[in-house]
Amino acid sequence: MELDLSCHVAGIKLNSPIMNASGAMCTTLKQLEQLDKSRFLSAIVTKSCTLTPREGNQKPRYHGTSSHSINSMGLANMSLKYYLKAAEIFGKTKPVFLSLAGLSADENVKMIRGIASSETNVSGIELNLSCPNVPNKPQIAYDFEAMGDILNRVFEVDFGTTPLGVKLPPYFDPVHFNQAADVLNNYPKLRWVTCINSIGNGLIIDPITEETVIRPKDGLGGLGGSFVKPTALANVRTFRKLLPSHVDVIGCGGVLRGMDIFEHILCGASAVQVGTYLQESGIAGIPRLYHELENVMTLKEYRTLDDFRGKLKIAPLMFANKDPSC
Ligand code: RRO
Repeated sequence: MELDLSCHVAGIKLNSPIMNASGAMCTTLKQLEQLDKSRFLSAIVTKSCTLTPREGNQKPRYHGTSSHSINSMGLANMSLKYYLKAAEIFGKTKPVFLSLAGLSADENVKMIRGIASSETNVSGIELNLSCPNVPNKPQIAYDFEAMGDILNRVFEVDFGTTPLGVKLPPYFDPVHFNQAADVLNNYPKLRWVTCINSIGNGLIIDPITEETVIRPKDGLGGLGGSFVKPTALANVRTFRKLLPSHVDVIGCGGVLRGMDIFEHILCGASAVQVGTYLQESGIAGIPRLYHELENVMTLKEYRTLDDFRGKLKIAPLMFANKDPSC
């Protein structure tokens, strides 16, 4: 049986459901060139940027292992202009999504106008509403009024047919899922949501040295990797239910194996982004994800991603359970 792992995000056809997460190996042209070369990565997402370059937080600001990571980069980036250049170069071979994280509504509006007036081939704009690491800047998408204010300003801009999506933080409470969806559903031009950004303000410590593993914010940073997967899946699944079908959900969080991709898609993801694993394994690790997904599909006799996308089943009700302790 010949498998077909193609998918669509915002109407753009992708030949694999795997792309990088913003932040992972996508800050410099050299890194972006590597992403461009990997035929198993179907699209490139650039590092969240601002109008002017930022050095970001003090180092050490990233710590990773094969299973998890913590970061407090502090929005270190090379500027919108730099990533427009990247889109010009790499947009010729694969879709490039520019991630924007202006520190104010004005800055985001200026950047979107800049993209609209550039000749560059930007396939999409991912507006990051959830950076957890800029000191004294709360994560916008945890403040639903502020999120609405920013989106009002952004969707007033005429950015033509370039699709725009948002990167959301993890939510943990059903009330918050509903409140976030109520805001997002006011914008018919919204084309996708990416769930989730890192789980903000976790703390990883080294018990041997009795130190935090990163320096900024006394060690607090965004968590990625295996322990964020259940939260990511819950967010993908819930937003898939709460948003209309023309809004794609991109899954992000805990993708370390092909089976993790399978689970994200089962929860309704159109495609997935890979952060910690890509950062730790480099692009050399990406073919394994792809082939593992192929293996899972072959075993389960699924030919296309549509065969199982969003088809998660709820555990059947257990009858005649006389044991009161379970
Ligand atoms: O740069 C960062 O510290 C950062 C960003 Br903008 C983000 O969106 N998520 C994250 O974990 N780190």
